[in-house]
Parts: sequence; structure tokens; C-alpha cells
Amino acid sequence: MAFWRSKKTSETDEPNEASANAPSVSGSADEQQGSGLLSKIAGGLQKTRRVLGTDIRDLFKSEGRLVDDDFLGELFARLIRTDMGTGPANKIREEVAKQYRGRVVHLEEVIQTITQEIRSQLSQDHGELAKNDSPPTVVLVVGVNGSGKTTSIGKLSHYLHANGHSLVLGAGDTFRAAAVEQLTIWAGRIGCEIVTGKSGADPASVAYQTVDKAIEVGADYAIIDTAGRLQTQSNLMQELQKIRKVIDKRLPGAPHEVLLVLDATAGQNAISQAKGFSEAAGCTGIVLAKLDGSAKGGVVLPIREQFQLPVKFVGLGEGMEDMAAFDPDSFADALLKG
Ligand SMILES: Nc1nc2c(ncn2[C@@H]2O[C@H](COP(=O)(O)OP(=O)(O)O)[C@@H](O)[C@H]2O)c(=O)[nH]1
Ligand SMILES: [Mg+2]
Repeated sequence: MAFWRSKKTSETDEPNEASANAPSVSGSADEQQGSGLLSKIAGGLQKTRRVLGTDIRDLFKSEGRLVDDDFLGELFARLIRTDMGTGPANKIREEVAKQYRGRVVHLEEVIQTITQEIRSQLSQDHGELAKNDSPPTVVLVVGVNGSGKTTSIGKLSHYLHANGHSLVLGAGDTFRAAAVEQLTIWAGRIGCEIVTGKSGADPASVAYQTVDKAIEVGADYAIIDTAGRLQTQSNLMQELQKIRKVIDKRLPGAPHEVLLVLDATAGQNAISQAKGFSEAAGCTGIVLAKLDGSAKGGVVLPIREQFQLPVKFVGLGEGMEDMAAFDPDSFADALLKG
């Protein structure tokens, strides 16, 4: 399974999750994390790559090309088609200009410079899922309706469970019966516990009970789903704050992670969603879902540019294993792979 990040970014030398706890996964951790991860991400980014890689290659019909204002303008126009926004595209254009202006360059040189610049724009600390010193680690998952919260919880839980961790899921989206059912199906597939309330039950009480259950059974993780829409945005934000408060009451310091799920197909709209949530819900990391369905994978650049939040995971499909830990280097490489 190509899931976990290829490089550990924390300061400690502890073995990472995959190598420490992967009895049920075949192949070495390196195998899983190296070329497998790259090709998986490349597969998920196919649509974006078709736009970006192909467009940039199109700039080089002849043998090399003079880097002048025309070339730089065309490059810029192609970059922003991936929804990376003008800020990041400008930085890339400037870097290419700085290195090559007035010279005839070849495709590979430019691709290398762009990849390097994207890598540096995406670099981040604390890209791993939080882990509380003593279990359970409580993870709250927030985001607008349809962004991919429940599916992402399913995929993340599958991964954690397959790596020997015990978990309790909390069906905190009590406003839609279908949402509870959907998470219950995931729990059944994975074979983990789930706490559900009746339809319309108080989501905060479901969250409380989920943490309570996780403590009672000694689970490693409690992962709590939430609603994406209430009557008004401020109702939703109040609800999330209340959920946080009761979780902290049951387990001081929790939640240890608040993952904001963004829909990559929303492109730049995902950014305005992120603004609302990250301010009110105290988010600690981003899951960028549906990258496979989007040609707007470049949106990860302005997300990194505008938020102090690391991107922790990317969603690459609807299946159990279609998620990858976000690794800036693999992502940048995959984006421009021919
Ligand atoms: N292609 C693709 N579809 C996804 C992904 N994540 C979620 N979905 C689909 O998006 C829709 C909404 O997802 P859901 O998890 O119910 O969103 P929620 O309302 O935020 O919980 C569902 O049809 C999912 O199957 C992904 O990474 N790739
Ligand atoms: Mg849901």
C-alpha cells in the first residue's frame, strides 16, 4: 500500500508509523514509500498533469526555446490553468527568468527548475498525523458537505487499522441519517468500533461518547465525523466549537488533530472554504480530497501559501486505499512527470 510519507519530517529519529507497525502489509517500508507512492500520486494527478505537463511541453515544439518575455508570459498562463493562483505562478516565472532569461533552454532544464521551485513552495513541517503521548489520539474531521470527510475518515481508518492500531469512529454528522449509515458501512468494512447517535442527536454528545468509548476500550485513535452544513455558517462554527469543548472536557488537550477536508475539484473555492473553517474550528491540518477528479491540483500551492496549515493527506479516489500521505517532493515530481 502506497500510503505513508516517503520522508519523516519530524525532528525525532523514531521509526515512522509504517515501519514500526506494519505487520500486515507486504513489502518493506521503503518499497511502499518509494516508487509506489510516486506512481500512485502521479496516477491521482493525471488530470492536472495532463494540463500542466502537456502545456509546458507544448511551449517547446522546436529544439529549445529562447527565454524572453513572450516565453515567460506563456509559461505563466499555463501554470495558472491548474488553479495554482498568481502568487505561486509568479514565483515560478521569476525563478525561470532569473536562471535562463536571454538563453535558449531545453524542456528538461525548465521542468527541473519548476519542479524545484514547487518543491520549495510546498515544503512544510509537521506533515504527519498527530499522535498523543498516551492514547487515544483524538482526530476531529471538518469541512463543507460533500468535500469528502466521511470517505477520508474511512480511508484513514483503514490505513491505521491495517497497521495494527485500534480505533473508534464517531458518527458526529447526526443531521443526515445517510451520513451515519455511510460511516457505519466503513466501520463494518474495516472492522472497527463506531459510536452513533440517533438521527438528530446532539453531535457534541456523540463526540463525547466517542472519546469516552475510546478511553474505555483503550483505543489508539478516536476519529470523529462532523456535519458540513447547518442553518447558517455561524451555527456550524458554534457547533464545532461546542464539540471541541466537550471533547476537551472528557480528555483535556483533545482533539489532538482537527483535519479540514477540502475538495480539490473546487479549485480556488476550496481556499475560501478553508478560511472560514481554519479560523473557527482550530484546524491543524488539511486533507485535499478528490485530486484524482481534478485538473486543479495546483491549488495545493496557494493552500500552502495562504495557510499556516500543513497538507497531511491527499485523496486519490473512492477506494479504501486511495489516499496518500502528502509528501511535497513526490507531489512536485508527480505534477510535472511526463
Ligand atoms: N474521486 C474521488 N471521490 C471522492 C474522494 N473522496 C470522496 N469522494 C466522493 O465524494 C463524495 C462525497 O464524499 P463524502 O465523504 O460523503 O463527503 P462528506 O459530505 O464531506 O462526508 C462521495 O461520492 C465520495 O465517494 C476522492 O478522493 N476521490
Ligand atoms: Mg459525510
